[in-house]
Amino acid sequence: MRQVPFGLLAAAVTVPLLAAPAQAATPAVQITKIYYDSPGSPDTGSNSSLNGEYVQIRNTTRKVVSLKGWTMRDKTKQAGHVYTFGAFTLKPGKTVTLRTGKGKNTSTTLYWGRSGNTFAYIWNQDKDTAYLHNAGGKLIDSCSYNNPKAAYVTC
Ligand SMILES: [Ca+2]
Repeated sequence: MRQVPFGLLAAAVTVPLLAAPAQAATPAVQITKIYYDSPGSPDTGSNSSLNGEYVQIRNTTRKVVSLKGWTMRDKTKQAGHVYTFGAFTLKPGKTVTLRTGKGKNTSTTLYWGRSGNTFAYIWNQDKDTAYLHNAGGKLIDSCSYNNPKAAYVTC
């Protein structure tokens, strides 16, 4: 019986790994961070605590992107857990922060407008997924986390 040299076996195993498909292209607008455990414990549901929770998205292109009609949502199907962007343009390379509570929108920070109590938070403390869709309903980017020990995730 012929012995197959170990080196040949190793090569045979390695080849399929090298042939793995290339990574998907970076989305033009990317979810870059979700701060899901608002500072302080227990979480009080106050407006400042709700605003301590946020998601950030960044325009990775060299063009201005209009976010009008785009949506941000979590994994639930609740209507209140869908944020629809109003007229807002994200300049090239810029990041916008979407905070959960109420506030006055600026060129860098938008507010979901949630209030009430501890149920007003959007992002779960342990695991969740953020989905960003454009005005046509196409999924642009998503970001999942599953880490109750951390306060935020970078995507
Ligand atoms: Ca907290």
